[in-house]
Amino acid sequence: MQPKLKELIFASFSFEEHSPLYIKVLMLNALIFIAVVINTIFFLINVFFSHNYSLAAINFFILSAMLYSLYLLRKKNDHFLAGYIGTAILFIAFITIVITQHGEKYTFIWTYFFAPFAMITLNAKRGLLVGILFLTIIFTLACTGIGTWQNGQWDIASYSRFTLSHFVMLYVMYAIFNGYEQANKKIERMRQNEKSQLRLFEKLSITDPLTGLYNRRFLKEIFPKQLYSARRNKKYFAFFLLDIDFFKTYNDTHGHQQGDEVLIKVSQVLKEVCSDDEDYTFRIGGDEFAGIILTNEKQEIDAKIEQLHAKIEALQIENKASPITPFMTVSIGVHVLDHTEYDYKEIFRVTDTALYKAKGEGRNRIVFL
Ligand code: GH3
Ligand code: MG
Repeated sequence: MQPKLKELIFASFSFEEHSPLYIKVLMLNALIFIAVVINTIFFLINVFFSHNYSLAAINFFILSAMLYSLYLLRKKNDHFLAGYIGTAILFIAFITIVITQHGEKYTFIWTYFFAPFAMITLNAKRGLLVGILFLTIIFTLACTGIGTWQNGQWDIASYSRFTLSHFVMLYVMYAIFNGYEQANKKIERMRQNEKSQLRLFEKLSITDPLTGLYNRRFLKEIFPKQLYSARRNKKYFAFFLLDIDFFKTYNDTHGHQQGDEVLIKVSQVLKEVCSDDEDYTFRIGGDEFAGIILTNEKQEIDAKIEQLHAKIEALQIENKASPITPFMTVSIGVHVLDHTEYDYKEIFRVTDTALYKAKGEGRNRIVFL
């Protein structure tokens, strides 16, 4: 079968995922397409064989409007308008058929298609309301014909059968579509739940639980991306390692709990100073932190590192065990990229050497390499 024809008949729209909207569009497409085909056939029959020109005119009216709906659906992706127009056309057309044909030659049978069509296109509740309105008009019209339509064969028994079967049809359709919609809502809620759970897990997997900074895993992930971004946007890329001085003795003197408080306070300074969109800060080990700074101004790197160093000392966290200062201090090793190297391990190694040097030279200082 030709791909185009196959697409038209089987309504193989391409959607990213199998959503309820996808199914609605598929059904709408199929219904409109069937309406087009049937009305074309009946239009030809009514013109050339039955010579029923009033019915042919109705067929032609439905045919044109349905083609327009199909165009809206397929070319403009407007399933709302296509659905509303389709429903409105069937509403008017079926009532016109009843008025003009009086149920002759099974023409009543088409009225049964209104409820499912309206429920697919408008949703179950609105479809039900429009369906009730439609049936009220149809039943009123059909009631006026009792004893006279179809050469008197349209009697009270036929009328009762007609109305009762319509009620059953409406009820069954509503039960099916309403159930389907409720199930979809539930599935959608579950999917949203899953998504937010997944987002939470993703966040947890890259976050240090004590400080809320990113962890070492995320450093490895974001490092090459930021490096690439710096190279592409011709920005300076700085990587630093920051380690608390004499933290082990601090823990021994003040207790582990208070040690944790220090880690949190240090991390707050890191967040505060490295707060630009392209700055990232990490806790990569016990008392070891790291950061990436991307900037157009080289001085900004110096300024931020100086600030980090000074602000942490300015916290005035008493460190009785420190042989060098009365307050908690940090040593920082910094490496600003010269655009020749782009290997994480190499950059890390150079920066670590800088930190080692800062420690070796007496701590509480910054070393650029
Ligand atoms: P240096 O100046 O050479 O860095 O000396 P230091 O005592 O800080 O030595 P080092 O950085 O090797 O010590 C890290 C200490 O950090 C060891 C451990 O007691 C402490 N530590 C590691 N993780 C935690 C933590 O989660 N909480 C607390 N309170 N302490 C931690
Ligand atoms: Mg330390």
